[in-house]
Amino acid sequence: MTRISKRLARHLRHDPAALGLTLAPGGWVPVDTLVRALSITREELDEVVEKNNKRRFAFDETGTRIRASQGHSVTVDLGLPDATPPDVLYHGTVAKFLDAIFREGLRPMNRHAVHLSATVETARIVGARRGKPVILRVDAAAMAAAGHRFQVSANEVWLTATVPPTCLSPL
Ligand code: HQG
Repeated sequence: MTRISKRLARHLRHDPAALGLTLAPGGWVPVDTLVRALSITREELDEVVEKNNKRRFAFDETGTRIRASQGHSVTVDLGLPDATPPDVLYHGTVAKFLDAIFREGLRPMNRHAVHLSATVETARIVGARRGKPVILRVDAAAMAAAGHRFQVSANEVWLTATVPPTCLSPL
């Protein structure tokens, strides 16, 4: 399951071309093409989508197309509507990035958007992927008031283009 999940993440977020796939607007690919390209069954795909710990992948309403809910590096417009964030969001990172982050703000780096979490707990898990997690508090209310736009993915990751240093503080 983990192996299939990692292959899905790679192809639906970063490298669809390696499987000869192109992401349609919204990031969608046809399920039948995908299962054929990955040599997996529809049942295996269903199980990965259902059991994925972060609900990283989602079918469309017809069940004939699938996409990654967030995390893309390839250019794709997920078509998510703007949403009003909670007043405070969190970002989990590690100490070695802090100087740069407080100098230039949070940037999307290789992804499309900066990923923010509604809970400290989730931010801690995100930061811990890279070492001892450091949690930053994001003044999302101030950002929204200043015109920054936010979207929320189907798996509840908050997305925004950049976070200015003035809206960041250590937790
Ligand atoms: C850091 C996983 C220097 C940022 C997670 C992070 C998340 C800067 C790294 C999702 C910086 C980028 C995203 C700046 C940001 N200078 N470093 N100005 N601005 N950074 O992986 O947020 O498992 O692209 O702090 O759970 O760690 O893939 O972003 O450490 O939801 O589904 O640059 O990826 O989800 O790293 O993680 P990433 P992220 P999945």
